[in-house]
Amino acid sequence: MTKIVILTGAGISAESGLGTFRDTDGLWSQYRIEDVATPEAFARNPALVQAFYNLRRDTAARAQPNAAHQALARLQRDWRGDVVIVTQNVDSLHEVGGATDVLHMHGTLAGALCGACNHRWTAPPSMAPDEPCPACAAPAARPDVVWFGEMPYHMDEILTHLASADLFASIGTSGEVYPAAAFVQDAHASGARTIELNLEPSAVTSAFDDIRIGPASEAVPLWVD
Ligand code: BJW
Repeated sequence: MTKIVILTGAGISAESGLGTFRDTDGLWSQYRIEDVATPEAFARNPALVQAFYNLRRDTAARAQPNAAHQALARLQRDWRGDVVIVTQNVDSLHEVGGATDVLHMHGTLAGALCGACNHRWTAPPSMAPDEPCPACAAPAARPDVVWFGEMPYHMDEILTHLASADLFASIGTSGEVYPAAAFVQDAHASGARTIELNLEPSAVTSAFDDIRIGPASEAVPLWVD
């Protein structure tokens, strides 16, 4: 039975009202990456970093899944083989749209992580710059997301899935950030066919066998159904 591994990025949630990172009106047109998405930035200015994530947590809580999230959930439910969804997104729109067992390789806005003792818990809607850890009381709580220079989550599991994939699909991601940008090569190495669905070709588009250009809310249902 065919096994499908799907990688999603910010583009799949764009039509749900969540900004992408690198598009002209993206999240980082208002913030510099190095000011909000590195451990050094958090050490330097926790108030700015917490404010950036508090705002995104608030926006994400009010967002609804779109036709692309729903189509992938349908595919996962109806396909006779395995459908593994790996997302770089920290929102929970795949799950709200009905998907199960989503691998969040860059963490989630819903999670908090203690920088002192590594305890994890559900993030409050708004986190203070000196938010205390409920386990060790250190004022070191941070969003449980993966910043540049940190190891993405679930890597062993993801690479194992890619090694047995028959089809790899990449949806709404720019191909600028590794290791996710190299998954197409990992999938090829294991003999999978590969397809990119995006509003415009990604930085790694030449590595794919096939490409479908269009907004995710149209391109993904067309591909799935
Ligand atoms: C639409 C659409 C619509 C719009 N419909 N589409 C190898 C080479 C070079 C560098 C490195 C390398 N390996 C590691 C690095 C360093 C670094 C890196 O990649 N740097 C680059 C800048 C070069 N990587 C890391 O540090 C990573 N860690 C790591 O590598 O650890 C060591 C390791 C070694 C070996 C194996 C494994 C690990 C960690 C990266 C962490 C990234 N974190 C962020 C923040 C997460 C928290 C948060 O959300 O705030 O993750 S950065 C940001 O970028 C976020 C995203 O998940 C990620 C990817 O962005 P995405 O989703 O692609 O969004 P955009 O905005 O870039 O693109 C949007 C796309 O949507 C576009 O293509 C549009 O066309 C499309 N689109 N509207 C369809 N309607």
